[in-house]
Amino acid sequence: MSRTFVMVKPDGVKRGLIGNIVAKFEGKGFELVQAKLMNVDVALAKQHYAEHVEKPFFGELVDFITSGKVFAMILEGPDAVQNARNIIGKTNPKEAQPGTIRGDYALTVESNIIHGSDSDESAAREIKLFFQ
Ligand code: RTP
Ligand code: MG
Repeated sequence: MSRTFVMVKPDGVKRGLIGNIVAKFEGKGFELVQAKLMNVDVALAKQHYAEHVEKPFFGELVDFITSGKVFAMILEGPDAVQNARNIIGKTNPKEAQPGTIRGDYALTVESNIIHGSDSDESAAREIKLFFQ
């Protein structure tokens, strides 16, 4: 068993998709270990997205994730990081398969509904950042 950090971004919360998204993970067999609806301030956003600080879209990333409430989750299951990313789908919804969260609910890479940790190390770091 391992854990991953997943977060419904402000676009997903505003569109009322939390329930559908949690159902997808639980339906697949994940256990929801902790969850909360919260605001991300600029300091937390910059820490969370530190790996992208050099990217041209970094400013937009920080603006977007701080633009409304997010729903942060810790999910537990076998190979949690990889299994969760399979359910989430490709970063760009244009390339995400139908049946994945981004494939079903998103149209653009800027508003792609959900975040999922990309490694066990990222998961540990992000769980600490969001859940102390
Ligand atoms: P995430 O971190 O949100 O789970 O997404 P990811 O691993 O699939 O993608 P990542 O490379 O970590 O990028 C983080 C977020 O940045 C936005 N992005 N915009 N404009 C662009 O070309 C671009 N590329 C990435 C996306 O919202 C992505 O989720
Ligand atoms: Mg990422």
